[in-house]
Amino acid sequence: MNITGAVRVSAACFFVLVLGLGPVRAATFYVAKDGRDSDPGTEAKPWATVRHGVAAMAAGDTLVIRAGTYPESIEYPPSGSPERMTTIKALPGEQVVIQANDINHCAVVHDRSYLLIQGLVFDASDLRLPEGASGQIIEVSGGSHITIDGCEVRGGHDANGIIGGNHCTYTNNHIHHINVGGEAGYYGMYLGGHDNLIAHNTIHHANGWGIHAYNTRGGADRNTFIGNRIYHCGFKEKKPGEPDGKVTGSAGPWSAGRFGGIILSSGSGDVAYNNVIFDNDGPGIFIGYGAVDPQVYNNTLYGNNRAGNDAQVRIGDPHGTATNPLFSNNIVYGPSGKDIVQENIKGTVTMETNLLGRDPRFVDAAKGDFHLKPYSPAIDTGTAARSPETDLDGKKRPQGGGCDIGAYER
Ligand SMILES: [Ca+2]
Repeated sequence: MNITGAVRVSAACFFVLVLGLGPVRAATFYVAKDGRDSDPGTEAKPWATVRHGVAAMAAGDTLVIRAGTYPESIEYPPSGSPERMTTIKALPGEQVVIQANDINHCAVVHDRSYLLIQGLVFDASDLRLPEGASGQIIEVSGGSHITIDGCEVRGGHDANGIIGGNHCTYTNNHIHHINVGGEAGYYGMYLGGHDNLIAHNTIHHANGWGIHAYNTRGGADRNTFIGNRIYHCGFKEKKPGEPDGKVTGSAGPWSAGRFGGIILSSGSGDVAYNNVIFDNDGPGIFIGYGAVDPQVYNNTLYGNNRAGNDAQVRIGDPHGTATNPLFSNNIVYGPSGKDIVQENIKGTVTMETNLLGRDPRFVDAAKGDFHLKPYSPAIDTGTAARSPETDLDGKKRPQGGGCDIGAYER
């Protein structure tokens, strides 16, 4: 054997060795409306149902779903690993609607970890639960490291939008019209776990809280809320004779402004910044029910407390303490005239450089544009010590002569 041949043999042995001992290569499968579950699930010969596809997945596999409406749900996909998440996603550019209509969820992930769900529409408009039952459109429980990104979650009666998880990432989702017309408050997102990141979601028309970080047992710790846009939550559907968007208190104890934008509670170290929260019926931000060391800064709040029975911001309440709350660099403005209520607070309250009760000169509040116009009193008047590195648009702070108050920098 000459030297070249020896090198070839060694290379071949090395190749076989790597293939033989290396990790099993994760597969990518496809589902399409014109597929068949008896086919191999390849791009050329896709499966027909999401149910079949999910059941066939192994850890770390990817399932790509092609355009169409699928009257079924995503059930118990296998866990992935830190190196390779199990992935279920729409083919980019195609609209995939998961439309469960006979069970109490569109997706359920119990005791699973390292899973990515991306780009799907979860439509629970036809979800109807038995009398007295409740559900979740996307239910994450007992698991961790789940990412739900770029999904739309809508509809549903007596069901929350997304619930659960620890160390989960919920980003760029559009969650809306949750329990419209229902008789109790259901939430856009209901987080009872810890170390979750909730960023750049748009949440509106949930008839309970937009985001509800709460756990009766405590431990809703270190959740971080960045750059979310939350509006028209906590409302009761308009009935004949009622003023638009208002609740009368006649429909039950949940009404009359009990729910609003975000509640941070029953945990320590929760953080919220760069959020824009407006036109919710109850408080835009509620810090209480045993919250410890919560930090709320550089948010823009406008026109919350629409029901007029509370305040735009509530820190502490008769039923639960807020310990060492920090509330800085926030804009709070609107017609209710009740900006901040503090009650039952332990430790030290840190409140610096908020803009309260002064017109912040928004570009167009009526159209939901809360960027600052020139000469806004929020410009360059924040404290740099509390400012995030970037604003809601990703613009670096500070610009001009200093850090601005609120979610936007100029
Ligand atoms: Ca500035």
